[in-house]
Amino acid sequence: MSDNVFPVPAEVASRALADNAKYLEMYRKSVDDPAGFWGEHGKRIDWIKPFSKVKNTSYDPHNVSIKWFEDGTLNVSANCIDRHLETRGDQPAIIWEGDDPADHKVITYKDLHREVCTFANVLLAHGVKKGDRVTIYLPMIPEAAYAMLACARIGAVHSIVFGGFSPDSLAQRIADCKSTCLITADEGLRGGRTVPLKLNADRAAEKAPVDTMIVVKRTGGAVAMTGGRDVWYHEEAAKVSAENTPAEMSAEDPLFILYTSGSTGSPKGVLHTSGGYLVYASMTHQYVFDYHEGDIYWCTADVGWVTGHSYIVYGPLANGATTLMFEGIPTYPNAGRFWDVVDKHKVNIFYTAPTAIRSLMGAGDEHVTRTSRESLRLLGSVGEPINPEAWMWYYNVVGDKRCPIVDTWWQTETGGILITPLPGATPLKPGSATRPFFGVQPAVVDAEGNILDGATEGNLVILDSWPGQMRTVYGDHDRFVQTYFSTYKGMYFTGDGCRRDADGYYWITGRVDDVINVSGHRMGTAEVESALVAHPKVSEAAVVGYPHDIKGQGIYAYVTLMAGEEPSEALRKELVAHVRKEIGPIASPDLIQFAPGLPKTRSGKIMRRILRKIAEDSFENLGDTSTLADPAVVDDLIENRQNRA
Ligand code: 6R9
Repeated sequence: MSDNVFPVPAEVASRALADNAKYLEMYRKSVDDPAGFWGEHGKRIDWIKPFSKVKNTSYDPHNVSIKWFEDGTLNVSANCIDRHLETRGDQPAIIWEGDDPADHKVITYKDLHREVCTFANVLLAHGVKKGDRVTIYLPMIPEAAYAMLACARIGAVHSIVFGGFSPDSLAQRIADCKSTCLITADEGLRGGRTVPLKLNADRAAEKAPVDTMIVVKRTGGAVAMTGGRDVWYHEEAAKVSAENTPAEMSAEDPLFILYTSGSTGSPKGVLHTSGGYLVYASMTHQYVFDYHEGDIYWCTADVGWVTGHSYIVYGPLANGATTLMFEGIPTYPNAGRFWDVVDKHKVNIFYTAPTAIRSLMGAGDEHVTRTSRESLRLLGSVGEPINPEAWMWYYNVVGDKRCPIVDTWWQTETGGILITPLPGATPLKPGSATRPFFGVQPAVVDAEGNILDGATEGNLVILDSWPGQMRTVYGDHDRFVQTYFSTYKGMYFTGDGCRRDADGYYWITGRVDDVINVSGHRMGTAEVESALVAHPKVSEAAVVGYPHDIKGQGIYAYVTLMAGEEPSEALRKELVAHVRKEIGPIASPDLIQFAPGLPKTRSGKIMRRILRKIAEDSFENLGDTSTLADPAVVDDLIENRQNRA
């Protein structure tokens, strides 16, 4: 790994919210006296009734309970909108850039207020009440943000499902949290192609019925509307008032559910609540991106992922920022789109994922260098480890060696960024997420849970709670405790491996469980396996990740067919199509190997370690295979491996 160090440039330090001395001082206070520290910073948002209690958290596996600011009341939407009206009503809140470069729209805080109040009133008119779950399956259009904030305004709990998920995946998520209302659009538009959202929503609703489906008109494409259930958003909006009084919510009332993949079972409904989440999202947004009044900030994520929740909508809007929302893809109409948009809207802070950087890096520097990018001041990375080559390209070519890169490590579960440089405080090392944010106490443990000191490598845990932490798995608190607090007693287990160097910098090495990270999207190998075995010709499947130049990890599936079925190219295509249909395009296997047998122990456990090695094309050192029931299967697997250098 690279141990190049990039010191903090003097001009970055001079304007920054925190230099190194301030970081160290604030960090010390945050861990020595969490209640004092967060009691002070909790005031950064507006409370209807101020909190008197700050922290009430327990990681004891017999009684995991996480509460922050528990006796305070607030409204998240009022914090993101109403409180800014007086000072910045005419300032852009959202700049929306459409898929078509000719399409953009500026939404001021006043506009946002009107739109969100209207949406809230439409929800109320359709019987959505405080505490009800609303599933949102929308493309990256302003209505996605309006719908989220409208739910927050009336106290409904949103559950966003990424538009790339299949009808089955959508149905599973609607059913799990018992949503009665689904918000979708006629079609999405990405890279010039339409996505049949309403059609998918109809198919999902066959399996998981909803009372109301609210349909936003995006493309005007023909869709079927079911009488008594489906309504057009624009027609309903015309019937209601544009004023709405925000509901008074308790700090620990749920704000949203977001499904994410784990190593086993179906996706988990990660539950975040209102007060602590907003304090943490807004504070990290301000400090990590060194956000200053008037900055134009752009996070390229989709609101279907947690990054879109915390760093397109809630964090930036709570801070009164201008947040850019992009409907399209990085390569349409060409691989210079990101930089054209940066120039068009004079973006100062730009936050994207390593997979996008790697794919643009492959498209050639001229797409970047033909643009000015002089407005850029800071770059960010999230979603997976960034390899030093991609980091250097991002730094040298995109940022013209002027812009610090914040490599931010966090998870759906953490609500906000936990390990990251602060631009004015932290010398950078390409590939390292560097140091913990305020209030975050990371530790590295060995397999037995012993905390390791100094420069070391092991599994990453967090020793105490921070305000943005998830509170439970929706409807399954036992699963929450099992998944995160049972591996290492009294600690939050992240599922990631990491190294800590002699400077105390953290280097995340990737997942140590059966979760893979494909283009920054989390995928449980078990989910892909269960989709594969649902195909009538498949008897068994084992899925592992393998290194992929662009995606970070690719999906490698070993498939054993039913007796009498013959492997063929056609069947391979059929299986890929089948997984896309069952889960969505993001789960498409990159490589499928037909395997007459899988390496199993005598007790029938698949030895994934061996499958991972073969998928990596590094099978010289397979380790001990003597416990295998039939060691000969390994030779066949090696012989027919699909990923050859
Ligand atoms: C925010 C988000 C979480 C998993 C996480 C880790 C990986 C995210 C990273 C990173 C190395 C970074 N991850 N950021 N790995 N460096 N800067 O991505 O949430 O979709 O839940 O994924 O992503 O493995 O555990 P989520």
